[in-house]
Amino acid sequence: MRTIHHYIKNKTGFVLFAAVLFWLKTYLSYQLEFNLGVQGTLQELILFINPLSIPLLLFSFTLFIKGEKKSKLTLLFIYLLLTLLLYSNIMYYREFTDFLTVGTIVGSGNVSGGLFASSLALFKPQDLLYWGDFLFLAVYAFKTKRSDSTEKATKLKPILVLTSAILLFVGNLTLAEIDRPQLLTRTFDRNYIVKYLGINFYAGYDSYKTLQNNQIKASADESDMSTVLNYVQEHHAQPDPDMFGSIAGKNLIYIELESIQQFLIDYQLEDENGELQEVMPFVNQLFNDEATHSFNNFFHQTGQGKTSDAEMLAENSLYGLAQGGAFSQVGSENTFQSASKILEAEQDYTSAVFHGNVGSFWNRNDTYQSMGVDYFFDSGFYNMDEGRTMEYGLKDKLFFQESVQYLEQLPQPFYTKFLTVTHHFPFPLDEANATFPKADTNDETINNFFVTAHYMDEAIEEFFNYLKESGLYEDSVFVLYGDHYGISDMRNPSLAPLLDKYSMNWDAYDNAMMQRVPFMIHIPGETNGQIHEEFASQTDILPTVLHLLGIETQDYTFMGTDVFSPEHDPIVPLRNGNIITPKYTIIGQTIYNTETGELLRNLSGEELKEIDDIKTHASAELAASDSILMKDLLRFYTPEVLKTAEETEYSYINQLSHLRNELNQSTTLIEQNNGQTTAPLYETNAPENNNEELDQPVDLENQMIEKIQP
Ligand code: GP9
Ligand code: MN
Repeated sequence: MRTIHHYIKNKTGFVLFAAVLFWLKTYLSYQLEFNLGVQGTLQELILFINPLSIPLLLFSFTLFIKGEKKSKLTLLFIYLLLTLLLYSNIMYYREFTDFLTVGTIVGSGNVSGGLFASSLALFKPQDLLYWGDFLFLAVYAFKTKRSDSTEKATKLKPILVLTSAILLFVGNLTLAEIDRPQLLTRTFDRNYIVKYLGINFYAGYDSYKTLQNNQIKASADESDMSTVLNYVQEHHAQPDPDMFGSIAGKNLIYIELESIQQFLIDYQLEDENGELQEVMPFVNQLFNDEATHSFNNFFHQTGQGKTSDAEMLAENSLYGLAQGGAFSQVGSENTFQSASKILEAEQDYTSAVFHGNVGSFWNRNDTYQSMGVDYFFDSGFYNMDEGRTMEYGLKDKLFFQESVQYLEQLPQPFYTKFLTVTHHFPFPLDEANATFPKADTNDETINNFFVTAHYMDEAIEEFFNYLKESGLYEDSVFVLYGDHYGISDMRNPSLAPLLDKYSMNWDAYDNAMMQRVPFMIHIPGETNGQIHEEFASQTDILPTVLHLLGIETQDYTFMGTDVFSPEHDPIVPLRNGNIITPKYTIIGQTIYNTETGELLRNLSGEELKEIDDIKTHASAELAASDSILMKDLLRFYTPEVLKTAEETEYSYINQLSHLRNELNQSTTLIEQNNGQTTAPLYETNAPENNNEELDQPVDLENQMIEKIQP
């Protein structure tokens, strides 16, 4: 004890002691307060070391301050601020299961106000621990005698401590990058940044990002919006009068098909006996059905925001950003004119998203609120017991099955979106669910790819069976689309033989063609459905669907055009700047013939001019979209219909009780079924349901209480 005392008595010792104290306190809070989803030894190690470097770095600056008293006081002040930051996050997390952002602190006073009011209810005895150390440190600092005499005033020690803090951080960052590449460029989730780089780094990073975004926003004004409006109005495509309004009043059920690419449609894989097996028989049937308008030259346009970019595209007809996830970067603050808002304002639709992963992933919780999504059923609404989930959430069969208890409570007409997740890189699946043969290549990811795709196909079939049984099917229209590629460019050469191509000849053109994803609009009762060969892409989903519902779109700032319109624009700009048209595939300076894949070398002046025009058009579109998102331009422009829409505050915390209030006076499926749940109509062959331990029905009542009082 005496030796410890001896060490901490001097300035350097005191700094180290404070850093260790804060480190342990933060680590304790990670264990007690936050659910960070740590998996495996490497993540455990990263979590353990991540709270040390930033406090050590900050405290080390106090070593450069002359005078022990001043130096210790400064340290105590920093310590207090960090404690305040940690404790506010703890309190906020207890209420919202999320971390504070600068936006939530500054932007919405009612969050901090509400939190302050409910802080007594959120208080726990262990909270004394989060403050006790500060008191101890403060008392200790001034009880001990001055020690200047024992420590030589040298610059070496401070520099040494500072350098170690920096090295420690670099080590931490390297380990994080190994386990989760592109962590900072893609910014998946606040949870991830805390898990990998610590709560202090997260706070700094969030402040920096907010500052950067605010600067761009501050420089914007209404004239920026006029430039965008000019582009959009010139680009607008009138609806086809025969199709306009043809599905008016129907429920919309979107299913985002995780990592499903067009080549999987009608694909048959040779099993080990040489027999051909259809990977997705149900989806294929839908694709080829006369009730479905399907597209086989439809491309995804996502960037680093992957699934969430696909959502941005489908929900707003806007691209994700050139770097990182748009949901994470601008989802919390921006103004959107999204499908949910438009459908509600124009035709009184209720909107809901279903997704068996945590609501914080891709910042969905916040972004959906900004986009006016009425209900969001995230993993908190599902039974997520061990064995029922994979890395990105609840397995699809269980996900759809459990979703119907909420779906049947939604007032109709509704606009719903189901985000599947099991067919996600690297496509692992437990043995009981892996009922499809693996492919036989030297790449395990590719081999498994078909197994999870087949699983998803069965899950969707089970969902459709239920919809038919319950009667919802006839009243609904289904929009299915692949979100993005599942097999990356790097792996494509290994996939080539399965597509009857040569790995050796695989080139950039082939990679571009692999960005095709399925898109289908399934309309029960329709008999004119066909496979359309028009070139189209994810920006086109929203204008197309709105026109089918009978909603005019010329006042909305959409980047895409209605696929059924005679004026539909077939130029497909990809997020990475490549462009695909029915004639040319433009990859940087290299031009291919889209039909044949031939590299075009000696282009005529006329062709060059044509290509130049395509490039100008594509970059104008990307620039318009980027400027809407980065500068938050929609705050300067509100179409007439949205002006009348009432301001709604969204929260997904008490949504079950809210749904119950709507239940009696509305057009829910339950009500149509004489107040009886339709959930027992759901049939699934999910093996998890035969495991009694796992087969716990979700206790809605309790779950609701849990949600309200975490
Ligand atoms: C997770 C799911 C998967 O919630 O969206 O994300 P992805 O990696 O495809 O963007
Ligand atoms: Mn995805």
